[in-house]
Amino acid sequence: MNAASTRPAWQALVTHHAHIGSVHLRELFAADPKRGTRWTVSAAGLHLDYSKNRIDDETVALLSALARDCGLRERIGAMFSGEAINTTEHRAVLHTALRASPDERLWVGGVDVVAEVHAALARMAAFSEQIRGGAWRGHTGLPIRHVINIGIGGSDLGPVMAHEALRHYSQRDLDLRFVSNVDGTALAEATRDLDAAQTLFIVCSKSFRTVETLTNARAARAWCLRQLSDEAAVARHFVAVSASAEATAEFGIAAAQTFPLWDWVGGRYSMASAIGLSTMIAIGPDHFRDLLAGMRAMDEHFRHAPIERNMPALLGLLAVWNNDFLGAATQAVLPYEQYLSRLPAYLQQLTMESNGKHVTRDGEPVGCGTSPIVWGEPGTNGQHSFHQLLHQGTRLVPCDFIGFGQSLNPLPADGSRAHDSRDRQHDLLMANLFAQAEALAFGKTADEVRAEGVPEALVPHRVFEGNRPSNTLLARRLTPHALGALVALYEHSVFTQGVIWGVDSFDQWGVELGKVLAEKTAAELAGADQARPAHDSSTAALIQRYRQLREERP
Ligand code: G6Q
Repeated sequence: MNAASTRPAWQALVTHHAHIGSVHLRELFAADPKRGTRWTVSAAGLHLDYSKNRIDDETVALLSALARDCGLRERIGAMFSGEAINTTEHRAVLHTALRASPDERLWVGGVDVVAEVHAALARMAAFSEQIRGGAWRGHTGLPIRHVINIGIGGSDLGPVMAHEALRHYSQRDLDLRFVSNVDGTALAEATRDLDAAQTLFIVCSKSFRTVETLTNARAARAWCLRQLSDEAAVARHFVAVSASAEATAEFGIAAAQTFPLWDWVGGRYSMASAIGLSTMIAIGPDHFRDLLAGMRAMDEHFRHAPIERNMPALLGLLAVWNNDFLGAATQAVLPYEQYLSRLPAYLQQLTMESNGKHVTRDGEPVGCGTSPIVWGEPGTNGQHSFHQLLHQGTRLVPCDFIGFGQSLNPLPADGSRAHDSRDRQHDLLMANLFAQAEALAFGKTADEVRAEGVPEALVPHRVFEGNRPSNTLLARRLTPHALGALVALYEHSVFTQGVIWGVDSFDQWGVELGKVLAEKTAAELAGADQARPAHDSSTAALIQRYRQLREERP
């Protein structure tokens, strides 16, 4: 496989960058009064304005040519049709099948995966309704009121993000909690005020071998049995989500209480699968179906729209442009929507675990920068902290602003909660979003600062050079459908970036390494043998120090 940077289209972009690299967004906007409406695209209920990127017609044409040269269209076809595009693990990549419509058929290894998905969704829906309606009774006959999802990484971040994002639609008398960290504090704090008789644990683990999750699940079972004093209680208070029914049975959760997963669903792409059981319990099956519909709408757009009008492809190509040609190492995601507070963390895993790779699918060095470092916080909070660096720091940080036309909690000026008067508080929130993106792009020149009467000594401090790229995503309101479209948009943007760089976006050997290393060291810490373990001198000394500290009196 040719490294991306050796392709003619890449080289053409290098040459093109030499011309446009020094052109300011102020000039680009002045040269084209229609720029702000021309560089936009709408799909699946989302509207993307990408005009505040340092691009012109030629940039977009060259990026599209690069995408064609790298076979983006063919790779999209290969993914949707179930080819084993995760080559290092010999797996199909079919998270799109999780939201396929029930009348579709997709055969993988002689099995219609869409039929399997819908059978699982029906089981999830029936179980969710039993929990929500109180028909499912705990061991002592009481209804479930607390649901604790135990899982980590891809078996946690999607459910956590979706629970927060869709809290507005959730059944409020059900309390959902999430335990991921193997730090015992996570489980202790999640259970400390709960009655086991009214608590359900969902143990989410695709492999059901992940040490953090199994350790927490065992501790949860012990907590449950301390209160309920009967092994039979486990059957009423534990369900599992896993691709391995054998492993869940070994743990003590029967097949009837295990919801399926398949090896063609990657952890970080699994929130639409049974890993989303907690989401469905919270918001109900109908809203969950809306979430899937939003994803499906974006899937269809990605599959069929021409590259130049394809929202995820454009977002991905712009990320490559900013990363590899403008030298931006990081990417900020700034939702101006409190409910999306966990979206940056979710996108961190999606992006960095998928494309944080140093070799191509053939095992050759990639020869260019790959995944940007993703980070972010909801606006306006970030404005009062790290936006300083965004505006005046020495590093270029492209930003994705995300906002909505309507708040889910309109607050009229008089403080009452009537829905018929203007929501000034939401106007204020969105005014901040627009102002930030505008200031980043256009900045403020020294002459403009002087014209404000600022003393000469302060002028350099008050100058904003601008020319800082951003995308703005808008939708009417944060619905399950909009969230689904947003998640699928980023999934496919990440896919596009991976295709350009030629990496396997669906393996995670770096994560696997952590699992193996921790197991070895944990065995040493648990062992009675106090001999100095076989590590480098720093690690060995730290382990010894830890052994001393853990024996000290409080
Ligand atoms: C995601 C990764 C990783 C995984 C966790 C949990 O794509 O593979 O984050 O989700 O390590 O794995 P299990 O679901 O198998 O416990």
